[in-house]
Amino acid sequence: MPVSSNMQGKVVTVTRYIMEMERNIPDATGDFSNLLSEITLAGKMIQREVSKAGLVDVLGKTGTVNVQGEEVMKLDALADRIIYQALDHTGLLCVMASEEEEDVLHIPPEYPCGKYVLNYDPLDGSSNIEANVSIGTIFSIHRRVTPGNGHGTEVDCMQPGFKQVAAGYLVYGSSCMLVFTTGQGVHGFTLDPSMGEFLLSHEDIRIPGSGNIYSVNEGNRELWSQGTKDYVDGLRDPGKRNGSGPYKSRYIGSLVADFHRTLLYGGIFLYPSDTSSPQGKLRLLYEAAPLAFIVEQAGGMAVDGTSRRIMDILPDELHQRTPLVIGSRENVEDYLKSDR
Ligand code: P6P
Repeated sequence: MPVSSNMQGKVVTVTRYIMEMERNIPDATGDFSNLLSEITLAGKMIQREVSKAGLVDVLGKTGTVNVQGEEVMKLDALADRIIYQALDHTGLLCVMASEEEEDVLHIPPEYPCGKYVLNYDPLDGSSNIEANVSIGTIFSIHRRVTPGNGHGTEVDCMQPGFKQVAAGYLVYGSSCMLVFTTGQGVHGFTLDPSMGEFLLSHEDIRIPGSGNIYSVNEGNRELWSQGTKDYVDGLRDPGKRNGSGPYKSRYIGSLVADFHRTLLYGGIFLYPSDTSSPQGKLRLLYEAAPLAFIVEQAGGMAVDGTSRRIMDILPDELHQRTPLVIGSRENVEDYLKSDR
């Protein structure tokens, strides 16, 4: 839901928007606005690295260091370090978990621990960067569940999606966008490079009730269940949409980009289980669960390929995978009817 109508036509930064939102939360302490502000700072730093990646790659080809003598790091490892170092000193987190790190990341001993937990995928889709395809950062925030105010543990990271207090993603594409929810709707902010500020550009995003775009890697078709095969094959049937032609197929192969288009245009994204990935490919804690929170807040639906809500899955591994079927409610329900 929009924060307030008096923002119409004004330049609203993400910081101001979060402060306005927190005014609606009686016991808000400002911690969340501080947390999100640090995440946006990390996003700006990653955007800067991503935008010059092609250049660095050319320069970096002279060896393992670039012309400035800097270590040419893999971009996702660099993004991982940027996020960790942007958040580790805030005193807001008790533990972090990253797609890039096998074990949980503890807060350095010189900094205090806080009441939140951050699970994140620092740079999803990074293998696409050399083709200049949009990639992204995905994050999920929980409150700690272990007692005390010291270091958190895996238990704090491995919480079900319905306990998230916030979730979001940054998409590094033709423009850099931040999209997040705190349970009060979904809001999008676009980076104005001339100001270095994320400005409100998509307030209260609602996913269309249905859409005519489907997004799946059809190269895996022969590995799918018969129900998934029948569903996707049916979308190509010109008669499927009351004679208005087949669905459109769009697949970028970068989860954040495919999800962002689905959120704005409607339709369905699928990464179903298949015979080579029975548990699916995508990760629950820092990919499926945060996107599920966002899509549900925008009026959509996210399931694991059966009728189980992604947000209800109780994790038992930090890097647990899950099948993911996400998008407009009517499209996901249509899939569920066929995958019995
Ligand atoms: P496939 C990128 O490597 C990624 O993790 C997601 O961003 C993307 O949705 C998926 O894998 C693509 O996987 O098997 O279609 O190449």
